[in-house]
Amino acid sequence: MTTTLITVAPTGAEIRKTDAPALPVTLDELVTTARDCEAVGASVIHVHIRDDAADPTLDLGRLKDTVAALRAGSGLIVQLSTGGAVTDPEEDRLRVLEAQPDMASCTMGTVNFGDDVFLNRWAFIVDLHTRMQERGIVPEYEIFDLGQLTALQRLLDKHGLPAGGHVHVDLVMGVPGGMPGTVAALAACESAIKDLPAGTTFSATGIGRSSLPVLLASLAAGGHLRVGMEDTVTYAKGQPVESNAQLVARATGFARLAQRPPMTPADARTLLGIAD
Ligand code: KMH
Ligand code: ZN
Repeated sequence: MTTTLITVAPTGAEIRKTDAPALPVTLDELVTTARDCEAVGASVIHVHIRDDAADPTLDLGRLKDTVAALRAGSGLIVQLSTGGAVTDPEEDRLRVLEAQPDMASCTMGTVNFGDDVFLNRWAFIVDLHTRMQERGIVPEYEIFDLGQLTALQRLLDKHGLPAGGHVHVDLVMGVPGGMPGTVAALAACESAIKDLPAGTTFSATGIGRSSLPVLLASLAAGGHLRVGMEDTVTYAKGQPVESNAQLVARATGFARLAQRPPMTPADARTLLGIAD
């Protein structure tokens, strides 16, 4: 039976703790979240961290402590965000790799991001990709729009396969300024992914109210799933998310119904080409 890789993105850089009290912002909250989400089916954690004021930070010392604590406290694959917040400078985003996570995100192009711009210059993308190759960090290529899959094809053609040799992309759908969180957009991406190296896998996440349609479309298309409070803080109309584990448990339920139960972290490591 094929299985489903479930990634939890518990915090992000945009949601404020005051708006969503269940948002994990301290290291203890993050480790507890990781453990709870692993127990209900997650195998990867996509991590943004906060400072003592609960604001987003890319402080290297904190990132190293976070990687160590998540490894000690859970079996999840630790994926650090190099996207950070839209205000983070490139050098800080590159320095994230010095925390030596199992995986790191690598966004494949610039995109309008609500009223802001999420800047990802070509030269910066190449730098991230090659530094991850050198450090043996497995990338997750973040795709906010269809053309970014063509950019990924160009990156791999010119600069080679990522560490581990496997290509995994995450479709981030429904960002105001990016592709919509629709079945049609997901189908267009799935078709473009066929032009990437054989065996390329994808997960998908829908921001806000596109969360459930994208989850169902991805499962139906043979894709994997990302859920979490980075992407949605509303469980259902008028019902705030109680915890990240609540979102993972729902994703697990749908995956089981689709006859594709959650993948264990060990199987996810094998799939993604992450050394033990
Ligand atoms: N916070 C967004 C500006 C990533 O983590 O790599 C970027 C983001 C993507 O969340
Ligand atoms: Zn992120």
